[in-house]
Amino acid sequence: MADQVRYWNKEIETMSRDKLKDLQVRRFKELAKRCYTKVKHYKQKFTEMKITPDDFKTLDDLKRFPVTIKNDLRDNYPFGLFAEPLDNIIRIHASSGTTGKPTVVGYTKHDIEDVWTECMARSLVAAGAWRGDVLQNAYGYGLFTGGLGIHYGAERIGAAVIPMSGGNTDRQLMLFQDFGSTVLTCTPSFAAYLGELIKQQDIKPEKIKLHTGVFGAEFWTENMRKKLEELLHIRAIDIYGLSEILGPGVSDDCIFKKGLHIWEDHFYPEIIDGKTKEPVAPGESGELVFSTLTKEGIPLIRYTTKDISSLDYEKCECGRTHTRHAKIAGRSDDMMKIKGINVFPSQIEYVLMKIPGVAEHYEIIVERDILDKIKVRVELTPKTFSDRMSELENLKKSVEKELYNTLQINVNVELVPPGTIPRSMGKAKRVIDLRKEG
Ligand code: DLL
Repeated sequence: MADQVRYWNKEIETMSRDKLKDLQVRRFKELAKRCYTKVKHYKQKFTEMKITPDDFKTLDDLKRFPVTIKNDLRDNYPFGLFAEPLDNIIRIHASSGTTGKPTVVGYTKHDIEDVWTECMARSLVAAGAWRGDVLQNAYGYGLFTGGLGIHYGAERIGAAVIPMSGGNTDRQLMLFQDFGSTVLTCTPSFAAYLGELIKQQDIKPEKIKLHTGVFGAEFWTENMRKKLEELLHIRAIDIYGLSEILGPGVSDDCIFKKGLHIWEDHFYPEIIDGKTKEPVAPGESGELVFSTLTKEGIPLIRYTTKDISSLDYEKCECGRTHTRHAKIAGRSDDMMKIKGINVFPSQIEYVLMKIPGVAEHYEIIVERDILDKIKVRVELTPKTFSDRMSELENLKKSVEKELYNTLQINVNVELVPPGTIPRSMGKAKRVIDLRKEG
């Protein structure tokens, strides 16, 4: 495992915060101008708010500028927020929303080469990948940004990329062994599934050369990280991103895993209070917001991601000066209000994954009786499943107690046999909300 700290772009990744701030100010001015002159939506917004790009002088002025939300992309479907004519767009991606039309994003050659691929290269090197690595890319290729985003970054650093895409588990396992893959990129839930299959098929650890996993596209907790590191004998790195801003590579862990470095010369981060939309105090948690400082195809000002996190501006042990955000705790729109208490699915995962005997596969069912209530169906490991009934009853009680201690609400736990919960090949669906479906 590469324990050595390496950089892809040392000058930028370690530049002083003062210089970085100057660069951000210059770039935000250009962004505001670009949006105002090239995108009707922003021209209207600026006019309504009685501001012009010249009102931006320092980063403190940022709060006077409009936020952008997902509905702005939907309302301008498909290409209304593009700042460049299609002549200059060389790639289109879209993220499938749960409702209605997807949100569509377009990239110019500069966006692909100088922004996305550059940020992905930095992310993979920060994760511990390097030339000579065999990178098995099991993120889906297609309109989803995961596959191609990782692919281009991996090629840029000189890794040998296997464009596997998701699914096809038998072949994934075969290639691990035959091609000697050293880096696995996929969702954490798919990694858990592959790890389970390796164990089930009794593939000897020496046949698998993986040293690093670069996992993202869905929330996963520190306790899930520990499980995956043990299961796959790897260092599990968190990578974050979203199509509206880029795709994968907006931020990722370095090998110290103490927060995800945001590539701040390209994305200016803020944390705002979800309700008031006002910036929170430094270090507090709230919704992550990004301004795309350098993108041409679809430049966005203060895009509110709804992802909950906080920012840490301390210089990292790895020497990078770019701010780190905490592991995403969930999305504000995934928060469940149960008997007046706010519950995030990640809190449930955090509790489950620290209990020995509980496997990586679970689902959360929210039902409405008279009041809303939560049931968690969680799989047992094969070894625990063979235990006596009385022991399983004790385990159920202790999971319920741990959940109560963390959430302060009663959760009904159902322990289910190995293999019961549907496995995920991409983003896992952890919550089944029968209140919405019923
Ligand atoms: O999921 C981009 C991506 C691909 C990121 C591969 C990392 C790896 P979307 O499909 O647009 O893009 O979904 C974006 O997924 O707003 C978060 O809610 C969630 N998400 C992405 N990465 C993480 C992560 C891709 N590391 C949405 N932790 C985001 C928690 C994540 N949530």
